[in-house]
Amino acid sequence: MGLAMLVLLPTFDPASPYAAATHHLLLISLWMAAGIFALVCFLVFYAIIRFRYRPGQGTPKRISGNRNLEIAWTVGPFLLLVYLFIATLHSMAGTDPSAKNAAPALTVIGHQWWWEVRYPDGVVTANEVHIPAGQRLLIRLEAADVIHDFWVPRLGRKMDMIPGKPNEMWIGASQPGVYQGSCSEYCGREHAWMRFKVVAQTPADYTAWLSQQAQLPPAPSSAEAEQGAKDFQQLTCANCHRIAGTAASSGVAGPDLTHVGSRLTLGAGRLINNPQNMREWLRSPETYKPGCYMPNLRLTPAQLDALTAYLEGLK
Ligand code: HEC
Ligand SMILES: [Cu+2]
Repeated sequence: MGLAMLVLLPTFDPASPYAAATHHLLLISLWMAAGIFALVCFLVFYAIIRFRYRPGQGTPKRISGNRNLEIAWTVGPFLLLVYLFIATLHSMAGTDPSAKNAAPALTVIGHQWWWEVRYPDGVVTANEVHIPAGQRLLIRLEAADVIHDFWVPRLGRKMDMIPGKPNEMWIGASQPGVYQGSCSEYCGREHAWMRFKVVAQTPADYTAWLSQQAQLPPAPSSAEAEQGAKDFQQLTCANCHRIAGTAASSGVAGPDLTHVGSRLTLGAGRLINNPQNMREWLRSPETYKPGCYMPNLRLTPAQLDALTAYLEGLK
């Protein structure tokens, strides 16, 4: 029960008009089902008690067919279904308003097992979708390998990410806050650790965040970080990861690390982003996400320290 409530809670706590429309339909069908359940329970117990065997009563009268009853139990459910149908159309229109003439505000691309987030002005980040609160945004959903599914229960509906067939959906958050999302289509071994956060900010904070992400990261601020920057280019990191403003400009197999130091988590929600966890991740990615596509590069302790200092400085 406790676990079920935990799983269900976000859908019972919508934080956008799109999630509210789903929530509304959920409540209607839940109460309807609860009412029918209560009615059936009542009738069962009523029949058990009212018509129970009593000594000396003999065989009860046989009734075959009752037109009024049959009309009632045909018309009643029919009306309920018509009501549910209308409520469903209403909720569909609410979660999925027309997107004609609207351009996607950002693109999210599902990878095994992380999320790439692209903004129109060239900003690329990972596992974290920043949006301005109080606005609605059309997002474009793509997949780089297999089918994934984008779902932030408190903010909107679920939408598949299908290779070669981009989808679009509205998302928004009425209030600033951090909202949890996850992949909702089984996509392989680390599916469970394919999580992300939607960070809804005040429009001013959002604009500040976006312009900070559009800048080049600060230069290494210590000798150790300087060494880390060299290691990054010399080891194979640059084949898979991009850091804007450096020679590592084309890696796309792994998350863009230009501003990795400013992110909340590492490994799509697997670890909180702090120097200790960064070092751990680099030491042995497979310890935290067995089967993930970042190889263990058998880094020496000195390399680990240097890379950690460098990457955590990429704010
Ligand atoms: C073969 C490609 C590849 C190589 C080489 C590679 N990585 Fe990765 N890296 C990945 C992938 C894929 C992920 C995402 C793993 C996941 O979350 O499932 C990742 C994740 C990361 C992350 C976490 C980023 C985030 O936002 O979650 C960091 C930091 C990182 N790599 C640093 C490095 C460094 C430093 C090197 C070189 C020592 C390196 N990587 C080498 C593919 C690679
Ligand atoms: Cu997935």
